[in-house]
Amino acid sequence: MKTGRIVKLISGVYQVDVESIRFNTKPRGLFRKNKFSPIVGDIVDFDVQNVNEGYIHHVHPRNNELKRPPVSNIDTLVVVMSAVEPNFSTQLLDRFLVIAHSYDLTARILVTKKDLASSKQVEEINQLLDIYNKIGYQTEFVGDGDDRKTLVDHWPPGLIVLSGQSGVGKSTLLNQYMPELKLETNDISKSLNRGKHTTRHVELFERHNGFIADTPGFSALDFDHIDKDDVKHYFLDLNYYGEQCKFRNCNHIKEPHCNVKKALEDGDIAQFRYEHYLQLFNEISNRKVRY
Ligand SMILES: Nc1nc2c(ncn2[C@@H]2O[C@H](COP(=O)(O)OP(=O)(O)O)[C@@H](O)[C@H]2O)c(=O)[nH]1
Ligand SMILES: [Mg+2]
Ligand SMILES: [Zn+2]
Repeated sequence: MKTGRIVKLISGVYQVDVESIRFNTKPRGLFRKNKFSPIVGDIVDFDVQNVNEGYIHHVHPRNNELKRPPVSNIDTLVVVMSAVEPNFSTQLLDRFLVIAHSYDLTARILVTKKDLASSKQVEEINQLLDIYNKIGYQTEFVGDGDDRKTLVDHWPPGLIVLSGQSGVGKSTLLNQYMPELKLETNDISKSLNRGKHTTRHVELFERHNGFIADTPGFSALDFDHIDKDDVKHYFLDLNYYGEQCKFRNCNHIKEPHCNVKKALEDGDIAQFRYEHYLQLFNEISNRKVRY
């Protein structure tokens, strides 16, 4: 018996890596009976006949699980945003962070295309990144000349997943990290012809201290699984100051003795963060129940 990590799924075959050796495996029938499917990222125990024939008989409990695309046991989610083309947006960034925290993921922030931004834009983005630093996020800001291999090598061990709008430089980063990958970048036809080329499944690539993966499809931000009363917990600054609110379930809207409101007045929480919270809270409160 061996234990390894599922790195890829193609037509029912799960590819499992054990110390850089790849095995082709299939789940045993009992999974089908229980309507349970292993997913990429899972740590599995499997019996091996040879490298092309193995049977998964146990999936280790997942630390976390992203639904779309399915991938589990993510150690760090990197939210990638570009400075320009498309423009840096804290609104979008906050939405990515909310999704990340709703799945119990640790997130960090990478901004690209510094070389294309004006010095004024660079300054503005640096100021915004300072705010995210204070909230507790690791942030990085890179441009064309910067070595992304070193960048990735300094990221924490384990499984790193890249997320972010299309065009922000995720494939570029993976290509610089692993030139042998030769992923397509800036493929305009891809965005015009959605679904045709976009892989729905994630593939994990080995790196020196873990794995790295892109998440096609994660840019379709989906808040269906989030309860309106939980949104406040996914804004880490609101969550922190909210612990001192008078009411335990304070949503920081009209409740008296709200410490989040006080932190806002004192400038300890950025106004835009609170506004993004309100927007999301209202969107989720007004959403229609779908069956
Ligand atoms: N000038 C500049 N261009 C970049 C940078 N990062 C990515 N790009 C370009 O942005 C475009 C989109 O990048 P791509 O990696 O395909 O984005 P993805 O959709 O997130 O995978 C490509 O033309 C890249 O060459 C950067 O730091 N500076
Ligand atoms: Mg790409
Ligand atoms: Zn409050």
